[in-house]
Amino acid sequence: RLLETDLRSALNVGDQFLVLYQPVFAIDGVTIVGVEALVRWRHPEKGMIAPDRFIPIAEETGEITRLGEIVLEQACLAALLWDGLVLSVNASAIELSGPEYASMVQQTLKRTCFPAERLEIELTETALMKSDDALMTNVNALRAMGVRIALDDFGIGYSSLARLQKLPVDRLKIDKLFVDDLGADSAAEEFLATIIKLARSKGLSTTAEGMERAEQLDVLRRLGCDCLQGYLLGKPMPADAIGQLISDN
Ligand code: G
Ligand code: G
Ligand code: MN
Ligand code: NA
Repeated sequence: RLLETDLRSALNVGDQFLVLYQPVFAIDGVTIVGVEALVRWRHPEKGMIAPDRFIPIAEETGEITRLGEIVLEQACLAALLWDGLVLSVNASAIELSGPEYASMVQQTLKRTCFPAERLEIELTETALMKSDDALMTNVNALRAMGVRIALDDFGIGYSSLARLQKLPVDRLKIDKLFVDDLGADSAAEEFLATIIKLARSKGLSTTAEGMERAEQLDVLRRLGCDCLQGYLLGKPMPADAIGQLISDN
């Protein structure tokens, strides 16, 4: 496979990977409280390639470990300048199942002087449900270091509410799917109200993803959601652009 060969050589150098940052807002919809790092591959001939196209390949070949380290290092160095903001970085189940993941994170934090308390690792619900031993060991080690864990794409996986109580996570990122119908559909609102109430009773923070319309914000505020993310407030953007946005905020 062509892309596979290209990916291998790109990972040897590392400079073809561009990390974009999407702002995460407090419920006021104004204050930036964090950023989510989202990788792109700047292919020399094919142009910009989305993660959905190369992350699965990197997972199959085991190169996701190297990619994860490249993204984390780049993101920590950039976010060092963004005082106090939380940096969220996505990780796949395959990365978290690697026995060295937590120590890779620890070393990267040390090398970049980025504080563990400002880092959040996003893991999908389905990944955490596998409760693979190595994955759980990594999750616990990360939390012991002060790194927070967010459950990404929450609501579309298999977790029962009972099961959720036992998961070692700090935040639920409510999937766009459940945010889409807000304002139009009262069933959507009821579902969200239940999730947010449960999260609160367990001391978990909540972030609503994929907010695209102002009327969704009104509902989310009323339901007591903590943070907001979506095109309405800010799209993923390069480091210099988000840096400007943060200093103007
Ligand atoms: O930014 P975009 O919507 O194209 O991201 C698509 C998917 O790729 C999302 O599910 C996101 O979590 C994932 N993704 C983006 N960056 C990374 C990364 O650095 N590592 C991993 N494992 N997944 C990522
Ligand atoms: O799976 P994960 O939540 O990591 O994916 C995040 C992806 O969602 C990013 O690639 C980002 O580009 C995309 N995204 C963020 N906000 C919005 C939004 O408001 N609308 C849409 N369609 N996509 C969004
Ligand atoms: Mn994410
Ligand atoms: Na998500």
